Amino acid sequence: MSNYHIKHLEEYYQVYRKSVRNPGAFWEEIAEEHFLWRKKWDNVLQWDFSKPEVKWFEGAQLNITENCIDRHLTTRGNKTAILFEPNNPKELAEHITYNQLHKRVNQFANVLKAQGIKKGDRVCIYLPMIPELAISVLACARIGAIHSVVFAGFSATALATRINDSDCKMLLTSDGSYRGAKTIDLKDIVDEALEHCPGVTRVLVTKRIHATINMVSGRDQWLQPLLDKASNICEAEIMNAEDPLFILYTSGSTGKPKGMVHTMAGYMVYTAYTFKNIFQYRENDVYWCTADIGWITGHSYIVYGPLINGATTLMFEGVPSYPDYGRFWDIVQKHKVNQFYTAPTAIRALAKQGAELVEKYDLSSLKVLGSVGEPINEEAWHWYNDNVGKKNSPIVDTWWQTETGGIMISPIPYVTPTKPTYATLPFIGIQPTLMDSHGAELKGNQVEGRLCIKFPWPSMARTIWGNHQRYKDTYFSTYKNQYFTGDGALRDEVGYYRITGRVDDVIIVSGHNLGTAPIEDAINEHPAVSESAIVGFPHTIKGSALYGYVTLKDTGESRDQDNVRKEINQIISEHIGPIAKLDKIQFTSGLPKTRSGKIMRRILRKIAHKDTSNLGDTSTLLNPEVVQDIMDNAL
Ligand code: 7RM
Repeated sequence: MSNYHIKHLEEYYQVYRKSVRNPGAFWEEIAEEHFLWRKKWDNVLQWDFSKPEVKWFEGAQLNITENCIDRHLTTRGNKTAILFEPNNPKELAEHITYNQLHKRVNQFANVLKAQGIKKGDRVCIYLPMIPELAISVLACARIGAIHSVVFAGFSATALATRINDSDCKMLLTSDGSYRGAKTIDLKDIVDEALEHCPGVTRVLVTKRIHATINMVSGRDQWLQPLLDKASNICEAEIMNAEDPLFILYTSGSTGKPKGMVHTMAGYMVYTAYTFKNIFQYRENDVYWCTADIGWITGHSYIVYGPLINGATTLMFEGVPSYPDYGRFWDIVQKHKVNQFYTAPTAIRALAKQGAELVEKYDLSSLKVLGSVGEPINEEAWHWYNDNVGKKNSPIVDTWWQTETGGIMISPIPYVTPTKPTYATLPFIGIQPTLMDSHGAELKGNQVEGRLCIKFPWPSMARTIWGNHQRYKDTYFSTYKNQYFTGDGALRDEVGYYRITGRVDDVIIVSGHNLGTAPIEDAINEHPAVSESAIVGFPHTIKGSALYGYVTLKDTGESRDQDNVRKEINQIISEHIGPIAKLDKIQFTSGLPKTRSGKIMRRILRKIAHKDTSNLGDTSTLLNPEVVQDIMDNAL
């Protein structure tokens, strides 16, 4: 029996049990049936969390791009692989078929080779969301070069740090990018970064905005003339299962960013299998994930997972607010999108604009809605469910991390009954545990603790580039023989998981452990509230007390702030209990967000602690201007 596509709940439980009873046999069966291997493995799994060492499908040989492209050519050659929707809605969308993708990736791969890039070399990709980004990622994989994509919203310093950490030889970029009504001079940022990166000897530049830019002779070249000269046939490099596929940086709470290393075979098998099930992708569906390929969500669920399954994956260059806040829905209508995957921060921003902007569009093509990146608060969940899904499209609240490579806890739509704010059940093959502060596992249901994973899964990161000790210390040292996620979670009476936020967000008030997510959820139910974030601050009696930063909706009406404060605390008392009432409530114009949309609580915590002399690394902030505003008005 093939367990590749799960269709009902009984089947989920049955396959889940099988996957944990004998993980090796289970993954072997999935891997056998659904992928193209140049050579099968000798040993399906070898692992030791104390080293830590994890190897999946050792001895196997493959090229992931043959799985993403070549093997679809006979059956899906003229099917759209990548559907590119430009920033400007007046510019035509581009349909890149599997046949065309094959040619373009091969051509690009040949250019990389001609420029001296070899198997194992690191190539940094700093490109906006244009087809060349996906194509260059695949071109690297084609020849066995390790791609390190840096989100093109990062600053020169952030870019330079990442380039140097992994010793990239080459940089791929563009003459600029579009972002709503603005253009960004990416190449200037690159030039500034490269002043600090002596290892980068070659830069290939794609034209996007046709700006006049500085080209450094001997280093910089335009991409197009090189592509024009290159053959569109490039044999795929045969790779070993555990060769690195890519490095992707994720910021830690301290220290420099961590270059998470993902490897070939396990990553391929797991991203493909999760994509198929969690989005219930059917042959002619149009799938859209709004993330940027600069994040893990884009790697796994714009590029690799969808393409391995022969899907049509939409790539959007722009922003949700341009030309207006109806843009997402306009795109859904225009391309008849079937699966739509976005982040809670985007949902809240759109909800703030009112439901009228959604109602103008025909969203009847939608079958599955996804959420990722943060706990989705109850109000946003309902808004998404009611206004976007019209109560007809299940929401998959997908919990996972850069480190996990693929989705770990999530409903399977039309299979797992959903529950607002719950990521629900572990995906097939995933064995989560909840640990208490003494290092003991909390068994049974209705418990809350720190979320760990006790058994390897195929797409887990294998190391931190150049620093295996840090990998061990960060993820495998807090609890013996467990991968520690850094998140808190609770398991309800039926075994559903709710992620309560990063563990450093857990605040102990008068001896009570309070997760920030449920309190923020309660606050966000107040009709005037758009977003909120809670942190702790020292309190002589309670140990810690709660400080709330609250952004109100732009309704134009003036509000009696003291009254809103009282109402917020009343809602908290009703939802959680008086213990969770806030001692301080500061109204803010916005919350500091990372460029991937996560609230940067570290900064809010420092402000609440009146410790603002050193706010730490703020280079990943999207909206640094709100920080000053929040400091000026701190309570
Ligand atoms: C995919 C991604 C990872 C952290 C993770 C969590 C938080 C992500 C959810 C979530 C609650 C979710 N990778 N997180 N998804 N929290 N519910 N569905 O975001 O490396 O950038 O971030 O994001 O804290 O540890 S990431």
